[in-house]
Amino acid sequence: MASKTKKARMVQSDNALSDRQGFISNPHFASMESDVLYHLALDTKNFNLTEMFSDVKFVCMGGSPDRMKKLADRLVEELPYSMPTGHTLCNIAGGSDRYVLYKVGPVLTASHGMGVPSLSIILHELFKLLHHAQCEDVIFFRVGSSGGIGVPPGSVVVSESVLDGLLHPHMSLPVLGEIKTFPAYLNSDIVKDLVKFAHDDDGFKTYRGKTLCANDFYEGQGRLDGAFCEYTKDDKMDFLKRLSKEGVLNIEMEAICFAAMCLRANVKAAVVCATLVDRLQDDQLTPSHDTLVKWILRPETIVLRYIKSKLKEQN
Ligand code: R2B
Ligand code: URA
Repeated sequence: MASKTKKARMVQSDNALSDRQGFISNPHFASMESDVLYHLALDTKNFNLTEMFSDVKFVCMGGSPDRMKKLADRLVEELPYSMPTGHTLCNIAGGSDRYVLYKVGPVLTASHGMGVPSLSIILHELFKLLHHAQCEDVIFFRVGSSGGIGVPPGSVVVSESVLDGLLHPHMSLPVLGEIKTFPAYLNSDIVKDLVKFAHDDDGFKTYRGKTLCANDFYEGQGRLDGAFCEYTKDDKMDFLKRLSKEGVLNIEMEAICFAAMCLRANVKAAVVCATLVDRLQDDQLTPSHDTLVKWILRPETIVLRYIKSKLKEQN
C-alpha cells in the first residue's frame, strides 16, 4: 500500500498528466501540467488526489445533495468503517455549491442534479478524479427516482437497458456542431446480482426492465399537467402503452448519459430507481412527503446490500 502511494505521488508530480488507461481517454492530458475539477472544487496542484481517493471502489450517485449526505450517514452506520472519535463527515466538494461529494471508506456518494447536462459535468470530473487517484475496479450506481409504467408505485426498477426520448439505445450529444452518438449498454452481471439482493419480505417489489431517459419531466415524459401541452390524453396513453409493450418499466432523466459515459470510461454501472407514480394511472405525485421519502430510500437498500456483500468478499 505504502509503495502504491509513493508511486502515485511520483505520477502526480510528473510535468504532464499521463494518459493512463481507464476512466479517461483524452490525448490532450499528455500536454497538461495540472487539472482543475472546477465543479468539485478540487485540482491536482493543491490536492493529493491519490492520497485522498485511491481506495475508492464504489460511487453512488443521486440527484439530491441532501439525499447523498444522508446516504453517506447511512454508510457510516451500516458499513464496517467506524469514524474516529470526534470526526464527522465533510462535503469534499464544499468549495463549490454545485454538487456534494462524501467519502465513507471505499464508497463515494455524489449528487448529480437533475437531467443529463448536470449529470454529464460531474461524471467527467469524477472520472478525472478517479484517474488522477489511480483507482481500479470502481463500480458506479445511480440510485434515483422515476415514474413507473405498469408497476405499483413504491416499486424498485433495476435497469437492464436504457433508451433515450426517441427510443434509441444510445446517447446523442452535439459536439462541434455535429450530433455524436454513444452506445449506452449496462452490465448485465450487476443487474442479475442486484436483483438477487431484493428480499421477499422487503415490503416492495424489485423488477428488472428497460428505462426510458427523457430530457424533461413534463412534455418529455408525456405528462398532461405541464405549463404547456399540445397532445391529447389518447396520444399520451398510446405512447406510454407503446413503451410498456417494449418492456419499459420506468421513466427518468439521467440513465442514458449514466450508461453511456460509464461505458466510455470502462466502468461497470447500474441504475436502480424507485417508482413514485404509475404513469398509466396518473401524472402527479400525490403520496405524502413521508411516503415518497420512504420509497426513495429503497434503491439505496438494494445497492447497500450489494456493496456490503462485495466488501465481505474482499476481506
Ligand atoms: C428523477 O427525478 C427527477 C425529476 O423529478 C429527475 O432527476 C429524475 O431522473
Ligand atoms: N422522476 C421522473 O423523472 N419522472 C417521474 O415520473 C418521477 C420522478
